[in-house]
Amino acid sequence: MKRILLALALLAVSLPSAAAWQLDNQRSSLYFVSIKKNDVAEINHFSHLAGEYHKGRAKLSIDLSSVETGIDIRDKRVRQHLFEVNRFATANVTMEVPEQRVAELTAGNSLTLDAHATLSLHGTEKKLPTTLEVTRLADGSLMVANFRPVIVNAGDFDLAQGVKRLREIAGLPSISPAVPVQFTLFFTKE
Ligand code: UQ8
Repeated sequence: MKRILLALALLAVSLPSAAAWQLDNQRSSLYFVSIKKNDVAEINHFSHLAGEYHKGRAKLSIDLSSVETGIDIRDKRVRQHLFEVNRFATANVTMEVPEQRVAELTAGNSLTLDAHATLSLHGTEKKLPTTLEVTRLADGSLMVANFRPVIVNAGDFDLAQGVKRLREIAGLPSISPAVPVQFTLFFTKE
């Protein structure tokens, strides 16, 4: 009996706790729109995203050096003068997502989630209201996308000075501080 109890105890210790959902960078995307000269809108993105979802807590980490604006010199300037990647390498988003609701999702079904996400960017933290659509796909993975636009205001994250600097360098009459963001994130479990 003692041996059986010992074996059970060892089994319990060696069993891994439920695995975390991991973000799949290859399939995921995060775009933002910059607007200059009043009406010239350009689509930019970040190519390196990481994240996980475990025990009701979701995290997204955006490598700010991976910004892609379509022009090399502009990428460098945005990294250096706006994001100051030497001081702030990543932007991080955290939010609570009820485990039960995700666990109950069957393939082909979606749930809509109203929540507040905390964005930490350039040394400043702010809660952003968001509506997410979470879909369970046929291969078992989760697709998480914004159901309504998310707007990041540069001034809220101490980025107004950086936007001004970019405007001056490029000799532009204006760059909008309000930046619409759109994302589609894929999570898989090993
Ligand atoms: C399972 C489950 C449910 C999981 C949930 C997972 C989870 C955690 C989900 C998260 C959900 C969520 C709510 C995510 C939020 C995502 C957000 C909001 C992320 C923020 C991303 C971010 C950091 C965005 C950027 C923000 C910002 C303020 C950008 C500013 C961009 C600007 C204004 C750029 C200006 C570019 C420009 C016009 C430069 C001028 C210019 C220059 C300098 C130049 O050199 C040049 O070339 C010579 C030009 O061209 C001629 C130029 O135009």
